[in-house]
Amino acid sequence: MGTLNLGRVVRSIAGIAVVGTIMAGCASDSAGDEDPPPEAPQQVLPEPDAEHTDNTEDVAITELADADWVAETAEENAIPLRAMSAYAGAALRMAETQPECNLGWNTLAGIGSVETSHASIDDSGLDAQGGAEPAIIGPVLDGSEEVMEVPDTDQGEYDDDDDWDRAVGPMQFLPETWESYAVDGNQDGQTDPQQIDDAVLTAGTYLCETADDFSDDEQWLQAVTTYNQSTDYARDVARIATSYAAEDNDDQ
Ligand SMILES: [Ca+2]
Ligand SMILES: [Ca+2]
Repeated sequence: MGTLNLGRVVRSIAGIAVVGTIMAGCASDSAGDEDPPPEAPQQVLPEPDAEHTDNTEDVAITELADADWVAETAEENAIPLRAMSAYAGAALRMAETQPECNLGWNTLAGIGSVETSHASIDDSGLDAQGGAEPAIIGPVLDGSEEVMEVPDTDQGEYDDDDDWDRAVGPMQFLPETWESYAVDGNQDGQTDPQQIDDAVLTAGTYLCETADDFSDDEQWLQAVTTYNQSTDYARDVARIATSYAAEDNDDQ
């Protein structure tokens, strides 16, 4: 275990989200960055399941995309199938509820890749119900080296830490942000930041609150850098989301 610790710490810090903590601040501070900010990746929508094309609000999001499309796209992009189902379903749900947002599955998956490698960080993985096992809990946000300072807001309910907050789940929400935006993606009557459908649909909801149109370069960048205040982070998400879009295009 000892040899793994350094890698774990570095990866966790690199992938940490600061969701919701800079809403009052400048969302796209690129001071010190010499490269230009990324352009918005093309936003790609999954192929919908034939039986669930409208009025899907009571349907678990994993039912929304065509199962063959999900399986093929997961394999082409080396994305775990259970995570892919969540990205695809969340994009289709957002397309129904907020079509003007133009949020593609590939932006959600790009964020999921950078945050937690699709819930596989630190030897975690998704169980059949889509829960992260073991639970994914980011570094203690105590203001020490390389991390921000976020005093406890959840009394340890989500992050098991009643002194400080820690980002939780596959999409790395801060507990306070989760409390504000959580939605039930798998229709089990609960909202759980460790459950991939809930986490990804909540991320979509949060992102579409932040920007009106993800096909617009400036708005895409603003939303993604509000999710995590770093232009380098946005570049990573853009690069990965663009590669996913390219794979999808090749297939058509
Ligand atoms: Ca806490
Ligand atoms: Ca749920």
